[in-house]
Amino acid sequence: MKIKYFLKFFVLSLFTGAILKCTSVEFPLKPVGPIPNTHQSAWQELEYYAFIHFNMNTFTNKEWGYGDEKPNQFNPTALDTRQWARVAKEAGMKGIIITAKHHDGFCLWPSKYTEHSIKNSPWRAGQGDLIRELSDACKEFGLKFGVYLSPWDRNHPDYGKPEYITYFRNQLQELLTDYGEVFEVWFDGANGGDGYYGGANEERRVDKKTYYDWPKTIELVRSLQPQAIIFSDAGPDIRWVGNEKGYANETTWSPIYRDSVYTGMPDFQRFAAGQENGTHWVPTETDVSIRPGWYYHPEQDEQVKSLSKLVDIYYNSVGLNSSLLLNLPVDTRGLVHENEVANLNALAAFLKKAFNVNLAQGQKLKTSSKTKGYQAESLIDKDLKSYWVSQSNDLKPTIELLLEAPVMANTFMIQEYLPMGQRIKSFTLEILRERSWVKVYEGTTIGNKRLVRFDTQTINGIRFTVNETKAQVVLSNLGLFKAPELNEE
Ligand code: FUL
Repeated sequence: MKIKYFLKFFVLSLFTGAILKCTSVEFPLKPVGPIPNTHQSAWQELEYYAFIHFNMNTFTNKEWGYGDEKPNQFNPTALDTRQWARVAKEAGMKGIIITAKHHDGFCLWPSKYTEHSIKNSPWRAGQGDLIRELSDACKEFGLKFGVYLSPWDRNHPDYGKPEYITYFRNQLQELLTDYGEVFEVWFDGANGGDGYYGGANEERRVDKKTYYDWPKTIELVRSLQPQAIIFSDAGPDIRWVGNEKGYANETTWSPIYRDSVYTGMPDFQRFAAGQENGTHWVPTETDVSIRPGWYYHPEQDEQVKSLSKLVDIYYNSVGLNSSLLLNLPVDTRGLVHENEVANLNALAAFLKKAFNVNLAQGQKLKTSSKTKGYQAESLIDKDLKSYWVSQSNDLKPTIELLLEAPVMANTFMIQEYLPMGQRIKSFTLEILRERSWVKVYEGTTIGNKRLVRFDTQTINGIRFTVNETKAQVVLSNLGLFKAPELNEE
């Protein structure tokens, strides 16, 4: 009797188990690995914002000043931060990060801790505050405002000694207290070397691991601007992409083993791809200048990156799980040069035309598994917070978009739902041409956003297949677009 009951129970539980397996996700769905915090999530949505390199180097026509420049050399003739903000806004950028102090130590605000600043320059008869003007302009144009403060200071007599760290933090305190909300604080990894150093004219090397005592500086930033994202080679919030060309890695994991990296480490490029099983969420930011130099040089007026180059950079940064920090070298007048404005506007028009109409919207989606509570339609509902989840036993999840009528297309977009962690390791993209599926791309990671370009053609559908994933696939958004042909522009 007992055995009979046991057998009945056993068979029944196998049966219900099988049913559950077909319809369930692991519930509750748990994140895999590290995930973004609220501030990182907000930053992730910005995607495209401006760097402005404008400082003493603009007037000495250099990339790196030695630190012996004189404040009276800083003298823009028509400086207008509202023009910068208008240009950035019209370009579709979400914010501006300014070089408040570069390696030469000259300050764009009247710091009370040094004489090496605009307060001793002829600009606005020494009464100006460029950081204030820019933060006001950003507010007016609805842009976020961020600061670059060089940890290396080739002007300061105490650079290399503990006193300099106090000076550096005092400056940070000024910048993060007096100018309203700051969305990003940018710490450059370049530091230590020869310089003026208050007249010493010598080489000063620092121990990059210990000299700056970064944890304490990070604490200071957190206490003054808790929402600010801190950039450095090694995070803590976002990291360097590993090159200054504008290209993220084909494989880009947002997680890294953060405790094993430090700002200014020599072999940083090794970490460009991130680490699949990294311990902390530290996504990349792609910084690149629209000209060869970071600073304005009149001889580079004809070398502003072309529309097709800028588009390529956009696809290879924003479209490779990164953000694009595009540098505009403001000129000696104190304006974004006309040649930049023209190409930025061309890029904005291109992006608008490319991404305005999602051809997947309102079309049928077929997924390899159905999971109760997670509709495939979430992928095309424009809501980044809704998502589709594959079943745990669906080892190669696929999504097919079957179009009611054929369309001309050339761009595919897919986004993971990041609060559940970065999961996808590799994927394949196929297009349906009449009745046959043709492979157009094989890729690796996805993360925040993956953009895939293929030759413009008439297609009847697309099939996205995940070949390898760390766990159930959790996707928030998918798109199919027809970007303008670049030779048409
Ligand atoms: C580098 C600096 O040395 C360059 O001058 C520039 O500021 C770039 C964004 O970062 O490390």
